[in-house]
Amino acid sequence: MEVRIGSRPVLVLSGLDTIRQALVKQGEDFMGRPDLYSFRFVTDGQSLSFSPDSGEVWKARRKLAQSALKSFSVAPSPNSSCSCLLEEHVSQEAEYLVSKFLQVMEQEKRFDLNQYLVVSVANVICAMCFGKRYEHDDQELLSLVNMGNEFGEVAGGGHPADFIPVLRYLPSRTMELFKDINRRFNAFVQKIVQEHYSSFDKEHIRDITDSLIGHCQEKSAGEDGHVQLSDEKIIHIVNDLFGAGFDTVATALSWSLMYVALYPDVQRKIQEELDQTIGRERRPRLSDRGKLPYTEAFILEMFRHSSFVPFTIPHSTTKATVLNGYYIPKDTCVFINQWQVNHDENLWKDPSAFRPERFLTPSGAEVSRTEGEKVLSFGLGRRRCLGEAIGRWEIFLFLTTLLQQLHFSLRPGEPVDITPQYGLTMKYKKCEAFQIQPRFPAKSSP
Ligand code: HEM
Ligand code: HJJ
Repeated sequence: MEVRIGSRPVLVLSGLDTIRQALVKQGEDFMGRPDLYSFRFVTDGQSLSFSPDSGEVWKARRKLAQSALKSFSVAPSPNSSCSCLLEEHVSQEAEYLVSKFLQVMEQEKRFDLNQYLVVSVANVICAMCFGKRYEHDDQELLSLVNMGNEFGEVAGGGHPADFIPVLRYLPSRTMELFKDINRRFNAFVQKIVQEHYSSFDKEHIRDITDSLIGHCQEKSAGEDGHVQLSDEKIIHIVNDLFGAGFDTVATALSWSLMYVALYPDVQRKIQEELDQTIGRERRPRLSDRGKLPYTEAFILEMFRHSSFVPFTIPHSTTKATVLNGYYIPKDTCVFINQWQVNHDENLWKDPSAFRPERFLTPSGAEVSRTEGEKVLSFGLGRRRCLGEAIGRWEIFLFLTTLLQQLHFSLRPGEPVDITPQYGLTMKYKKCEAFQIQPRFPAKSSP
């Protein structure tokens, strides 16, 4: 359908077939980004994900981002028993989170677990991007990672001023907050990048930031292919990787822990599967992923039911085109409604029920691939999420490590409201009713 927001016509796409037609089959036509006023404040207008560029420069940057991310996540870990750096970082942070949860539970009896979750998840992407780790009470990091809501409120489909230009000249609290978040975010990243420049050694690339700096120097040495990227456009890639890396995965885990607490039977089934397949002696590893169909089905159902990324980042048409017989002009802003696909009654039986079983084959021994592919969370086509694999691996390993050792519940009699608050990544309201018990006595260290 077309809606008019202020002076701007916006095409809203629903239905899996229509969205596949636009983003995959007519991918080139729909891969643009609209030139929204608010997006000019994200990474000084140079964001890989939010800037209007979708040409050769964007393609080259996206390739660079994918390759840098791969080198510091799923590539083999040089000096540890882990299968890759991602596994090493997540295992370490998840283990720390388990003890932190138990310690806070001892003191508080009930608490908001999301503030600890987001720091642990941020530490994983910080390790890959910056080679740094922060304590759970680090005020600088906390002030940054707790702004996801205010960022997402504007980034998830715009601000009124994006559609009604005159509003840019009127004061707006959300817009001022959005600008301020971006300023602080950029200052935080900029400082770390400066530190990296001053200790850079091309023989010893420590993290994604180093690898991007290295790429700037290679390019100056004239080794690059066809497109010339400015140093800024290369280095600024790390802003998006870092921002996307903590907000999305932390939100996914936050919903996961809420669902297991709300559905104790589901939690019990995951834990039985973990006990049978992995046992209690050793910790879960990435290589266990294919052996835990119920857990995999749970994660899919969490994505589907919460649809916590209800719309993708807005798209725009790169040229005039025709979709399902309708003429669409060039530069039309396009919203992709993932939430609708995930709750479509034509695709799902009883879509509002939380039932991981819907993804299992009748024997329960396997996840149905076709069912899984109907869930839309990472977008599709040219602009589809470039962190999808990493995001899914992280969620799997954090969740299995936590659920192997801990039991999650909500304090009886305390009302919880899981109505999502609208944004790029939707979260439920702060919930301080979480309770945690160890599932078995901690192993005493030798
Ligand atoms: C884009 C979802 C994790 C990096 C996107 C988009 C979605 C999405 C819906 C927009 C697609 C579109 O506009 O059509 C998610 C979800 C995640 C996740 C649900 C985790 C559960 C990550 C991670 C990273 C990442 C871990 C990086 C470390 C990006 C980037 C883009 C993007 C850079 C922009 C791509 C572009 O515009 O070309 N993601 N994401 N994401 N994601 Fe993710
Ligand atoms: C941020 C939270 C931020 C950026 C990027 C530059 C790139 C979930 C979907 C897409 C994820 C893709 C990206 C998200 C941007 C954040 C995030 C925050 C500042 C940022 C659809 O991530 O509080 O500040 O600056």
